[in-house]
Amino acid sequence: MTLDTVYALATPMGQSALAVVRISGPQTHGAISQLTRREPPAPRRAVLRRLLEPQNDALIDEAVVTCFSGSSSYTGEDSAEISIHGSVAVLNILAEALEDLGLRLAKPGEFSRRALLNGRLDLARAEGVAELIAAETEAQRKHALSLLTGALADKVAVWRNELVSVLAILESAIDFVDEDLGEHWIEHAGTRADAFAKLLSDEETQADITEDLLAPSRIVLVGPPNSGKSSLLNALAQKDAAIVSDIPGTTRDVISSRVVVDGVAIDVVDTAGLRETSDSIEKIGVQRAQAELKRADLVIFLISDDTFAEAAELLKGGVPASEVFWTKSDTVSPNPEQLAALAPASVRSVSVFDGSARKAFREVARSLMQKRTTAISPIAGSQRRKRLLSEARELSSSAASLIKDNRIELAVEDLRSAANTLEALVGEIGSEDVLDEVFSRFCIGK
Ligand SMILES: Nc1nc2c(ncn2[C@@H]2O[C@H](COP(=O)(O)OP(=O)(O)OP(=O)(O)O)[C@@H](O)[C@H]2O)c(=O)[nH]1
Ligand SMILES: [Mg+2]
Repeated sequence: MTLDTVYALATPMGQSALAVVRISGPQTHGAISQLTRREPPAPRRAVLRRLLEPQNDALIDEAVVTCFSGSSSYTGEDSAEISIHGSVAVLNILAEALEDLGLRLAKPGEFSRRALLNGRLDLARAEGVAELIAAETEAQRKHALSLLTGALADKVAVWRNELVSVLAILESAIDFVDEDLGEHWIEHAGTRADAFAKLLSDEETQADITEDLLAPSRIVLVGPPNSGKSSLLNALAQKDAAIVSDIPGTTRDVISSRVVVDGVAIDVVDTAGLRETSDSIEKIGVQRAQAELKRADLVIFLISDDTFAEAAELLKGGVPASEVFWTKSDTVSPNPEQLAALAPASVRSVSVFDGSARKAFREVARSLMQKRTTAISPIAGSQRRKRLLSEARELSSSAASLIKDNRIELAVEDLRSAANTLEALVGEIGSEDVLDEVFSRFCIGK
């Protein structure tokens, strides 16, 4: 039973056309009637009301108020949403008024935590809510939605059924253990337990691949000074993220910009032009560029006619160049000798002035993404889920070896623990630690 009634701003703080303040808990409807000096509106009906300060009758603002009863609210408690003008001053007065009425500010994720405690959400769906709010890309949105709509719960149900039927075979085989029939069934159960452990192990691999897909990949731009790295970054980011000039050695810091290709986030990283230099600041820049080469998922080496000699030196020195962009192609294209010197790298001629640079970048990014599979595992994105899956896999494979050794009772125990562990993936309740881990990722107001 939760007794506190809590409130929180559900929209970002600051100036905006509208802001939404959310209230949940037993005193919600009382607070609404005190604020409006009227009966609360019927549930799920948005009505315009004047909000008045509790101490005097001063007007706070006019607002659209919607009440929800515990039976049909997100949290499973009486709750309300107040849509008010998005003004910092108005929001501050409303917060003071709600505090005066005995409400307290909600903790991060507290609304969802209450929904979980009231059986409105399971843990996996709660995680989906947090991930959906945080999603910046199409891949992240799809992954969060699959959690939110119960993809993990469906998977766990299938896994659980398989474990239950292996358990049933083992338990009845125990009764016939001295007969041939028992041996045959035990062997069959052993094979299935083995296959099940393999299935969970495949899911772990899939989860790792999905995490790669969800995390932005890093494409690093390198090359000699003046080869057009910062110009390319700006063209891709569609803003002046980095200073561009015809003075070699302009960029010293590592500058990155998030670019989305086909719904997948990519961090494009501009670096200092690589060269020997006596300038101590530029030297640090070159070291940072070299460190970026090590972190890159893919490196694009930039080269232009006016920087060809320096670039050839760098390539001799072993700078990676699986992808080469010949820049400033609106002025000079590579000649056959230059192309021969760059072989076997595939060279794309690009210019930031005619859209070819963006097009070439998208092609390269797509080929990088194709190397990653598109199947999304609902396990990905949470240490908690990965830990439980790996525990269940270990228990299943230990059960399989125990069956081979004919230690059936111990195998049964392991399989039961595996089933419980898998159920905890979507668990309707969890220990306080687990709940803290899940809800620490939420923002206030959700
Ligand atoms: N014509 C033409 N000029 C370009 C193009 N891309 C870059 N430039 C010019 O090349 C010069 C160097 O460009 P930057 O983007 O600053 O080069 P950088 O590789 O970042 O140079 P550093 O930061 O010094 O390493 C500038 O004068 C740009 O305007 C292009 O596609 N076409
Ligand atoms: Mg630059």
